[in-house]
Amino acid sequence: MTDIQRSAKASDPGAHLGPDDLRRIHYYLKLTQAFEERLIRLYKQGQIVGGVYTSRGNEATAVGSAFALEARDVLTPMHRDLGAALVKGDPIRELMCQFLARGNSPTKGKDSNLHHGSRERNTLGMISHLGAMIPVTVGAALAEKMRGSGAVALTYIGDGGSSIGDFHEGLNFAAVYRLPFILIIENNQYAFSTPTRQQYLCQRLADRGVAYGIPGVQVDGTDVLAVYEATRDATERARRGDGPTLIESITMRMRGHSEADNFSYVPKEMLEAWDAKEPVARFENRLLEQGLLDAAQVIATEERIAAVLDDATQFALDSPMAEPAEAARGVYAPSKED
Ligand SMILES: Cc1ncc(C[n+]2csc(CCOP(=O)(O)OP(=O)(O)O)c2C)c(N)n1
Ligand SMILES: [Mg+2]
Repeated sequence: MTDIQRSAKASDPGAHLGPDDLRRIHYYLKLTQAFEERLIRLYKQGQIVGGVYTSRGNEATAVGSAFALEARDVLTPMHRDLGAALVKGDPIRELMCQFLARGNSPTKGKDSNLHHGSRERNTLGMISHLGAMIPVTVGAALAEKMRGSGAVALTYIGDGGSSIGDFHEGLNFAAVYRLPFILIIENNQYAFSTPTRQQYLCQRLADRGVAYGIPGVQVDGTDVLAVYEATRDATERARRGDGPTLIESITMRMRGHSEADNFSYVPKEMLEAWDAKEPVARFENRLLEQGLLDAAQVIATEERIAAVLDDATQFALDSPMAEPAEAARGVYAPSKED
C-alpha cells in the first residue's frame, strides 16, 4: 500500500451519522429501488420510450456518496445514479415527468433518463458520452475554487468509462490544480456485456490515483456507510485545499445494461453470490438488527414511498407531451433576430 492510499483510509462506517440520518439513508435506498421498479413497469407498458437503465446494485454508491455532500456542492449524476439525484433534492414528480418525457419536464420532453441538471440544486445534467462529464465537473470544481466558495464537485464513471481519455485529462488537471473534485468509479463488473477482465489489467482501478499523485481508495459499494465515509473523507480533503480523490466502489450490476438486455451473458452463480450482499436489503437488515428500525417502520416507509410514487406517476401521465415546436427551443443560443 502506498502512502497516498494509506493517508486516504476511510473512517469507521457510520461514525458521523445519527439514527435519523441512518433512517433517511434507508428511505432513499428504498425510494430509489421502488422508483426504478415503477420505471420498469412503465417501460413494459410502453409509457417510456428509449431506454431504462436501472441502478440495481448501485443504490448504496449513489445514495451514500450524495449523502456526504452539502447543498452548495456540485453533483453530476450519471446513468445509474437516480439515488444521488433524489438525495440532492430532485422533486419526484419532476423526475417522473423527465422519465416520461413530458412537456413540463426539466428538458421539456427532449430527453429522458437523468439528462437534466438544476442550477438551484447545483446539479449538472449528464450527456450520454461516457467520460465527457469528468472534465465538465472538474471545470465546476475549478470555478468553485476560484470563487473560494468551499464547495466540492463530484461525479461518477463506470468501470468501462474509466478507460476513456477524458478520465485521464480530467483527473490530471484536477490533481495539478489541487481542485476540490471527487471521482467515483462505479465498478459493477460489466460494461454492457464486457466483463472487467477484458477491460483493464491493473489489479484495482483505485491504483490509478497514484499515477496522478492523488489518493485512490477502494470501498465496498454494497455498504452504504462505507461509501458515505469514503466520500466524506474526500470532501474534507477537498475543502482543506488538498485536492481530488479517486474512489473505486466495488459492486455488481444486478440487472441488464438496460431493460432491453436480458444479461444472459452474466454467470448465474455470480449474480447469486452478489445477491447475498444486495445493498438495500443489507442496510435494512443492519438497521433492524441494531434496533434502529422495526418491521412496522419498514412497512410504513414502503407505503409512504408507494403513495409518493403513485402521485408522481399519475401527475406525469396526466401531463401533456411537448408541442413539436419545443424540439428546437433551447438547443442553440438565441440569435439577435430571436
Ligand atoms: C464514449 C461512449 N462510448 C460508448 C457508449 C455506449 N454505452 C453507454 S453505457 C455503456 C456501458 C458502460 O459501461 P460502464 O462504464 O462500466 O458503466 P455501467 O453501464 O456498467 O454502469 C456503453 C458502452 C457511450 N455512451 N459513450
Ligand atoms: Mg460497469
